[in-house]
Amino acid sequence: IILVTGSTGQIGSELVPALREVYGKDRVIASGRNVAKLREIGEPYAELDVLRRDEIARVVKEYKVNVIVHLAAVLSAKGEQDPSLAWDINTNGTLNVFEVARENRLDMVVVPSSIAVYGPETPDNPGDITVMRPKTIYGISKVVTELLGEYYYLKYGLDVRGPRLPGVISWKTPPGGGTTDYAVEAFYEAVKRGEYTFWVRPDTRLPMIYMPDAIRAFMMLMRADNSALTVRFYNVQGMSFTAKELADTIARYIPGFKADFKPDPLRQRIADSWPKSIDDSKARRDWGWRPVWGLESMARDMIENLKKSLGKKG
Ligand code: VAH
Repeated sequence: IILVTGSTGQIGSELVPALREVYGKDRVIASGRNVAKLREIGEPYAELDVLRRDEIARVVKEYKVNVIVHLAAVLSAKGEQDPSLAWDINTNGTLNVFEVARENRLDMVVVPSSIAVYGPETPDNPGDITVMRPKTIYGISKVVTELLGEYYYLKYGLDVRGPRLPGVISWKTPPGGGTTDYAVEAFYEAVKRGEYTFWVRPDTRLPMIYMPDAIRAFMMLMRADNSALTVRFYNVQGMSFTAKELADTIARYIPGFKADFKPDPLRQRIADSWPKSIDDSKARRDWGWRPVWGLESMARDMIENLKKSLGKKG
């Protein structure tokens, strides 16, 4: 039985249905704080705040959970508005999940990390283990998540693993409070209004991944034999593009699309502190990772789906 925290977020709202498809509806418990949104995802679900350790323990016992997929987190830009909230949810929430998992001898905790663990001192195209001196509270909390996960693995034998994700692009549920969200918003606004003002410079290049690839990365890593794993957190990348390249690609599918660039100091600074691409060769070697979606195919699919879901004619 798999318990998913943060189920109503950008990743959760797609990972829960994907897990239910493979493992069966009743074997995947969605959880989160927003009951109205949980209802949309459908039963079985549990209202859950990751800051309440006793509540996590209760749900784990009630549903006989043996795997937790821990997605609840405050993203980078929102974290800078409220560092203490981001620290609390991202580190104490994660500690609570690890503690409940250890006490109840769970089989596995899957928790995503982020390219936000890297910082300006990180070498170009970083691999899985390298300099990590992030300058955002979100990045710091993800380094803590990784180190804590490794600690629980080494000290208690708790199987903690996770993909270290770049910006995730998707059309079903918008992300909230991230720095890479411009790569999602641009599509929504292009389809809705035919124009978008990017909050980064045109030459800002960041690694990204399309949701179907991100979901596949979770599934593949969850199923990988522990003996094949050489690290606990694996870089996975789908593509890497500049804001200008994204705008030009969108313009090919939405003629007349007008892109403006007005860098927002906070988010530009965050974007500038992250690597332009990441080296995911360990994931490829250890568990066969290979992205399917590139900029072109992703853009085509995004626009097609957004036209349908936003109720526009193709
Ligand atoms: C953010 N999308 O922008 C998240 C993230 C790749 C960075 O984890 O905050």
